[in-house]
Order: sequence, then C-alpha cells, then structure tokens
Amino acid sequence: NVEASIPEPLREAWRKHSASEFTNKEEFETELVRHIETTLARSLYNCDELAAYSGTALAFRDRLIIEWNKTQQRQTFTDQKRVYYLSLEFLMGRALDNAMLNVGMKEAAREGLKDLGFRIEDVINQEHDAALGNGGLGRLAACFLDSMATLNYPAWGYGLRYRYGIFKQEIINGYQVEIPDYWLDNNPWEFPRHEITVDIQFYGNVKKIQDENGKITHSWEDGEVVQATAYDVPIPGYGTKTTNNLRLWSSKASSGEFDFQKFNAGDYESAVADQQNAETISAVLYPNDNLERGKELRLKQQYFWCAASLFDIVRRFKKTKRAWSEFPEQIAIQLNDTHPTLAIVELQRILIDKEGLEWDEAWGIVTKTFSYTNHTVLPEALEKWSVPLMQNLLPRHLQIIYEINLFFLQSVEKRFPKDRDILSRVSIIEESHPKMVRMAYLAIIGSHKVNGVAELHSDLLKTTLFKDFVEIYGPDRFMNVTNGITPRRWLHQANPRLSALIAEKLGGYDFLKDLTLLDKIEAFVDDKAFREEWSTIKRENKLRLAKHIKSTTGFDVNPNALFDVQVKRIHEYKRQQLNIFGVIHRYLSIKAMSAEEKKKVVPRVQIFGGKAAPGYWMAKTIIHLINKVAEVVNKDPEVGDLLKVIFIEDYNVSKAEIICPASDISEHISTAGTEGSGTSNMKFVLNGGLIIGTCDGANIEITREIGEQNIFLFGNLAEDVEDLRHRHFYGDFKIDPQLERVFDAIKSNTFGDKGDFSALTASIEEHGDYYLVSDDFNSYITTHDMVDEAFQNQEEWLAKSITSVARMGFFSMDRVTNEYADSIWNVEPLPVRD
Ligand code: F58
Repeated sequence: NVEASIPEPLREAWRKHSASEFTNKEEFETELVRHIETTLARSLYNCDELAAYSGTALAFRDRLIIEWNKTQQRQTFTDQKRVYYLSLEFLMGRALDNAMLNVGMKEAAREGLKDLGFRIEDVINQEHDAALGNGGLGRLAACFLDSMATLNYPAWGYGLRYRYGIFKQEIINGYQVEIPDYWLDNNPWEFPRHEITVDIQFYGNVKKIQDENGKITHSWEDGEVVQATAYDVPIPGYGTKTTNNLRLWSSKASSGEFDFQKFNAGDYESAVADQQNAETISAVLYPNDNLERGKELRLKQQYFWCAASLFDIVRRFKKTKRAWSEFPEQIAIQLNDTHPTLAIVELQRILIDKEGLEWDEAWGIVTKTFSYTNHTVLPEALEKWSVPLMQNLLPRHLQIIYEINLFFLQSVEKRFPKDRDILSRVSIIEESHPKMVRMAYLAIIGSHKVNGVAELHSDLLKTTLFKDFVEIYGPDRFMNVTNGITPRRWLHQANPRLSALIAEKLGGYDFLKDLTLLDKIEAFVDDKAFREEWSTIKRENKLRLAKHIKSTTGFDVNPNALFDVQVKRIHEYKRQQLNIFGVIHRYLSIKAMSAEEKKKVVPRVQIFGGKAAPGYWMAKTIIHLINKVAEVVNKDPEVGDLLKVIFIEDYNVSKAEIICPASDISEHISTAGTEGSGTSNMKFVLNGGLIIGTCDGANIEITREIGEQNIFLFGNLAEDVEDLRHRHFYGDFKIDPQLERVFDAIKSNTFGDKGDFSALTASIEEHGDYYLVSDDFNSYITTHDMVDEAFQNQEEWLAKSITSVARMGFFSMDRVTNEYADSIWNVEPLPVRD
C-alpha cells in the first residue's frame, strides 16, 4: 500500500496545504485576477481578451490538475485494469469551454468575467483549436477521451505532440492554400514532463547471442537514438471528478541539446542538423484523410510513439511487481486503426528480448492485451510498409514480424491443408516488388478483438477484406461497435439553448450522461410552446451561422432559406462533387424558370466546408469548382435569394460547433459501402437537422433509430455497387442526361476556369465513374425536390426534427465506450467517492 508507506504527520502536512479549488464566482475572480497579475504579469490597465482567456484557462487548468492528481493517485492505489487508447490523432478542438461545462462552472465564469469587463463568448473565441487530427478518426479519439473520463474508466490516451497540427485552409481565387498551423505558443493545457523521457532507437543492426545453455537472444545495436519527452493534457469528465490523462510525446535529440563536441570541432551544421532531424519526428501531422503514402518519416513517427508509449506502460506495470502473466488482466491497449500496429511487435520484443520470456508465453500476453479498430475499407487507406524500408529502420522488428508470420502461416496450413492459395492471401508479407508488410493483417493476428465502426462496415469487413481471417479465427474475433459522439460537446456546448430547453422538459441535465433519456421529449412533439421554442432556437442558430458567414465571406444569407450543409474532409468517395453538380443543376433550372415558377422555389443556402489533402488534386479541384460556382451564382440577379453557395474556409472543430446546430438539412452522400461510419451525420441530427444520405455507414442505423419517414435516403445500395462498376468497366455506361446538362454548363465556361475541371468531368464520363455519381444523380435530385416540398410544410418538418432528436440516444459515445469496456477491454469504472 503506497499510501501507508508515508508517515501520518507528513501526510497531514500535505493535506493541510494541498491546493484547493474555486467553488463560486468570487473565488473564480480571485484566481483569475491572481493569474493575470502574477502568472501573466498584466493588470487592469493592459488586460486584453487574450490575456483574459489565458487567465481563465489557467484558473480552470488549476482545477483540472488538482483533480487529475487525485484521479491518478486513486487509479494507482486501486491498481485495477487500465485502458490505453493509442491514436496518432486526437482532434480535440478547444478546451476552455469544455472544461468550464464539464466541471459545472461556466455560469460562475460568465458572471466573473462580466464583473471584470469581459464577455465569456469573446474570451472563449481567443482559443486556438488543438487540431491534432484530420477528420473522423481523430475526432472519434477525442470523443473517446471525453466519455472514458465521464464514465470514470481508468484510461489514458497516447499520441504525438505535433508542433504543427492540420494546416489552416485559405481560399485564394477559389483555390485551397495551406498555411502552417503552429499552435503551441502559450498553450495552457499541456504539462511538460521533462523528467519523463524515453530513448527511442532506429536503424542499426541485430546481433544474435548464444548463452552457455545454447539459448539464443537478440540484441539490437548501433542505431540512432532520439529522445521522447512526455507532455500531459488533463481530460476532465463531465459531472465527475475523474480527470484522465492524454500523454503526447515530443521528439528531440537524445542529448536534449545539440552535440557540443561536433559544435566545438567546427562542425556547426551537422551539430544543428542532428538536433533538427530528431525534432522532425513529431514536427507535423500528416494531412491525409483515407490515404496512406508509405513515407519513412511516417513510419518513424509510428515507431517513436509506439515505443515511447509501450515503455511507459510497461514501466508502470513493472512497478506493481506483478507476474507477466497478469499483464493482460491489468492492461488493455486499443489500436485506433493500424497506425499503432508496431506496438504489437514492440511488446513482443520487450517481452522476449528484454524480459527473457519464451516466445509463446509472450505472444499469449500480447494477443490478450491488444485490440484493433478498423475505420475504412478503402484499399488506398490500408497501410502497407515496404520490407526494405522496415529492414533498414527497424531491423529487429522485421525479424519478429517474420516470426509471427511463420507461426501464423504454419497454423493456417495445418487447418486448411487443401487450400493452396490461402497462405499467400493471408500472409503478413505481400509477395510484391518490393515486398510489403500488411499492417491490417498484423493487427488482426496480434489482437483478440477486431471491430468495424458501423454495422454495414463491419459486415463488409467480414465478407470482403477480412473474410479469410473470419474463416481462420471464427466469427468471435470480429465484431461491430457503431460509432457515437459526445453529447457534452455536440449538444450542450455547441447548442446550449437546445440543451437548456430539453433540460427544462426533462427536469435536469441527466440526459447528458444518459442520452437515451432524450426519448422523453417525444411526448412534447405536439406541445405548441415547446415547438415554438424549438424553431426559435434553430432560427437563432442559423442567425449565428449567417453572422459568421457574413464576417468571413462578406455574403449576406437569408436565415429563412433552407440551410443545406455538407462539411467534412473533401474526398471523391464522400462525393462533394455530386453535391455541387446538384447545385449547378438547381441553378440552371432556376435560370430557366418564369417569374411565376420562381415564386414556388424554396430559397436555399448551400454551405460547403472541408479540407483537401494537399496532394489530392481531384479533391482540390472539387473545392475550386464549388468556389467558382459560388462566384457566379451569388451575384446572379436572376437568382437573387433563391440560391446562395457558400464555402466556409478552414472547417475545424470549433467551426463545426457553430455549423452543426444551424443546418436544416445536411448531406452524408458517400457512395454506398465506402464510408466507415460517419459521425457528423449524428451531430447534425442531434441538433435538430434532418439529413439526406445514402444507405451507407451509420446512416443506416440512424434510419433504424429515428424512422425512415424522418430521413431522406437515396441512391444505389452497397450490394449493387460492384456490379455497376463492373458494367461501367465493360462500357455499359450512359451518363445521366441531367448531369450531362450540368457538364455542358461547366465545359462552356459558365463558371470560368473550364480547363481546370476537365479531369473531374472525365473521371465520370470517360474513366468509369468509380464513385457512381451519374448512377445516383437522378435519385439525388429528385430526393432534393422532396426535401424542398417537405420544408414547405414547416409544421411537419418540425415534428420530424423533434422526433429525430428524441430517438438519438443510441449514438451517445457513452454507449460506445461501455460496449468497448464490456466486450473488448474487460475494464470496470472506478467510481469517485468524495
Ligand atoms: C474515418 N476515417 C472514417 N481516417 O472515414 C469515417 O467513416 C469514420 O466515421 C471515422 O473514421 C471514425 O470511425 C478517418 O478519418 C483517417 O483520417 C486516416 C488518417 C490517417 C491516414 C489514413 C486515414
């Protein structure tokens, strides 16, 4: 017992002087002013909004860190099983608003700031997003952290502390331009732990050593060493004192400084270059979404982060002096996609090379510890690493991978002696030139559970990509856990008025901890006052977005128009091109109308947002087209208010918090069978927006929950996609005539820059229309007509909106986290006693 080992008088002294938390407005103000005057060295006379933000953040940070300390002590003392969530991305967004709400002190802060001359909204807006992620995968990791803390699970996140997060996007002359996102200056939310450093090795070679009993061991020698330093970010749960830890690793040269010997010998460049090389590892987040490029630096990042995290986890375990066999009873490690798969190999290496365990015992421990989540079936996103690259960078790991593969293939051969092809199909090593390591296969083989993120996606994994592995391991290793979102950020924080209205009807905010309670608001669907308030809130949220649009683009949009939103990473499979073609179709139709006909048109604001990976030309072309269409449409007097096209620059988490509550309808229109789950669909519905979507990802389960009368589904089904592609390939393809009209407009330079768009139209007309844009076009535009018609009946629209929200309980991240905890991690919450 660690506690008992400290003498009582000592404990008493620490207890007496231990830091205390502010509990009301007055105490908050004292803390705020103290931080402004001392930590920040400012005063009443030179405290601007940024200083007010920093002071407020520091005051809340103090609170978090006090609870963080207690939580960590509690978790260490009880020594129960912990979860480690390994993710290369944590798309956290802003922390202050979240911290204020989670500890229940936002109103006190609002009043306190007001006393001192500040508006809380302005202060919150000073914060830079922590944008350490690309899209859905990174945001899911952030939602996990929120839920795990809220539900009191002993859980840590492990990631990389990128100096540059996802780039900032500017639109210049209609083109995306990338600006570096340096976000670390004055970040009050991280605690550097310079005392927690780990040496990480790369390159070098492996020596085989035989001892006097003939036992062979391996030693990895002569590599380059880089140092990993820990930075901790406290993660507060909502309405609980549990404050978990997100540990991010930062790289630097192993001496921590540049090499003075080289420096003094006059070799300045190389002294500084070594240091810069080391720092490069954690310098930047790779900005690809659903694409892997096989760059050496990326593999270095992965190993650096896996090795540092594993070292930390093992060190913590060893302090408990338990037997190795207890490792999986104490530790669960979740792999967020295949990016951390090297952790499997690293743990095996530690156990056999460093701790002297036998292979089989070690491998048993490894497979019981790890589990793997797959997020996509897109072949271009499946990680493969070239064998020569790995041989050079991680020679010992490659040996271990070969060994894992050998034992695995032997067992497969024994079970399927008649299947001649199966070995090459399931081998971790792909026999190509060069040979490649298939990371997903390694992740499956090294884990006890593998899950997809929505029912359709998990089914597709089992019947296509991982089919052989289902045969080999049986169906129990493969499961589905449909994604969710945290209602704290995505309802309470993003849409405080809607949250308050719901709380008023339900008699409190318990629904934020048990989202299934939302079903009780369905009883108010006919309540006149409730309905009015509901639609007022939507209007206010639309006004807030309209204001944002005005201040960032200069355009006025009519808040009575139907706001149709598609915000997400730009990708051909997500089909923003289908959307913009639909918009062009609408534009051409309006222009062809008589004045009488125009009176019947439902005015629309088509809102787009999202980043394209810097090297993804087709995605960039789509952004360019959207902006060119906007230029023409928005100033066309024949169209006026009937159609506006807006591209919101630099879509990120904090913008999503303004956008999601403001949609009437949002678009989730990926080619069926391509989207893992999608999670923004859930955010929009939870905020009272309806959705138009394909039968893909979680749209299907959203439909099941809210009812098909409350969603606009269209398009071909996943089961028909393969056949359609096949037919296209054999020339059985005729472009949809309405789409052809759209293409004619583009080609006749209606929107300018016509040459720039030829690759986009050609991908459909000439290159097989892989994403079935033409096949789905007619269904898409007729469904949009149905949307317009439905929107004209505002009473029914409102009923759909309320009913849908009421039925969204299933999509809480808390349900997701509990499912992982019960059926994958086998961990229990650690309740907090006051
Ligand atoms: C996303 N994947 C899926 N990957 O596309 C989405 O359907 C799902 O809802 C979400 O995960 C959460 O499960 C995704 O965002 C990436 O961005 C990777 C980044 C690193 C390179 C490979 C893609």
